[in-house]
Amino acid sequence: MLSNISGSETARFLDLEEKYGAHNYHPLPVVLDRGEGVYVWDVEGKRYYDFLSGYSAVNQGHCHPAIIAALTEQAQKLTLTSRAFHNNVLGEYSQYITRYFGYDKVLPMNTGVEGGETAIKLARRWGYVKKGIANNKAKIIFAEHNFWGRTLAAISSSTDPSSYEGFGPYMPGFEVVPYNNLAALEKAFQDVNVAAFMVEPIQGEAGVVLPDDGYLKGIRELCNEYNVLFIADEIQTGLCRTGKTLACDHENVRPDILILGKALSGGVLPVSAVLADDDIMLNIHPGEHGSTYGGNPLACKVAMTALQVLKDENMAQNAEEMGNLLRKELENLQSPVIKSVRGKGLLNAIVINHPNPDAAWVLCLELMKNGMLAKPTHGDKIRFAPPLIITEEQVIDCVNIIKRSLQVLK
Ligand code: PXG
Repeated sequence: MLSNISGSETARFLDLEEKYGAHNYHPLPVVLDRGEGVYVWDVEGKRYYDFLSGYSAVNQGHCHPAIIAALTEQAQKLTLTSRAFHNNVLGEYSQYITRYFGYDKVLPMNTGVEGGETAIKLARRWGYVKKGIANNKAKIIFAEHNFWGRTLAAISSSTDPSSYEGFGPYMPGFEVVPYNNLAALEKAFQDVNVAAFMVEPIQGEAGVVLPDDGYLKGIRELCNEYNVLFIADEIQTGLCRTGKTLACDHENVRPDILILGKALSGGVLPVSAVLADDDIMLNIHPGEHGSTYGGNPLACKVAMTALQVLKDENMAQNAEEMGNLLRKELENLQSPVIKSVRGKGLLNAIVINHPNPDAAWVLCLELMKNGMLAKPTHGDKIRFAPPLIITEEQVIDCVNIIKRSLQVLK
């Protein structure tokens, strides 16, 4: 009886979205109304492990108490000034985040895609002012299968037709090379108009695609040799997700421009940041770039706390250890349905091997039934990326849920 009433609650929310919302997503049929740590609860009171973490925005866990405390305290004092006036948090935040990552300056934005747009504007401007590229000739190189958002510039670099098709015309001055291919990159760098190469250290949306060891170092060396800026999109890979503060840290590589987003607020509000040294950042002057909400005191306070929590709770180390455990346990299942397990830290994916093209979706529905939320990507891949605070016991519990759920594909 109870589950009937509750079931109709879920249906009511699904109907409302279907009727009044644009149909630009295809979510699992679960309606969430609460989150805490690694768990979320649906409107019927059922608890799930969150194995998506808001696409790595909730690295610190849902409603982390320190982050929520910072949010509520600041929200009662001052939330937005615009950049027409100063606020008393932006300076402190700028000092904090630049010291944290070791750059001269930060440019605060909101969503990840705005961070990407900002990085490209910085690179183009640097190309004209510092590298001496002729006006309007600057080129930015991207990697095949990149994903950095949904703006017209972002889809102009996309190689995924579902992202770009039917939205042209596209941004000029972009070129795509194969990912994980230094020879192709070097060839592209022969053009003196190249200002920057923008790349995810591990490709998230492409299905957690890891490059060979040495790729990031190789990019760094080529960028030095050809005087091209290395832009690292660490929006999904950064902030301890892969077992280090930044994924670039795995190869001790320092990008010229670093883009952060998602977990920079611990999933509380859209906060992104672009970090670079003065030689790059100071080519943009007052009035040439910005955003109403960028650098607002609420975001700055939340971001400082979200970054501090990552350090205080050793989340990089836990991501590394729990990621190793998760992949080992998944391999040990020796399931014929799992073609491969891959990832770094707690950014992981399994590739499904099954004649049914909807097998990954079917498995995700079964996982949901059994108390775990994960989402398929590109048909046959499922990402496993829980909050970084997950414990050993919880990882084992989740592997058991996965094991049980795999029966549905027998
Ligand atoms: N860079 C990377 C590597 C990303 O994964 C972005 C940039 C853009 O961030 P914003 O905050 O603008 O979405 C992402 C976003 C979606 C979706 O629903 C986005 C991401 C992952 C999955 C779904 O558009 N990543």
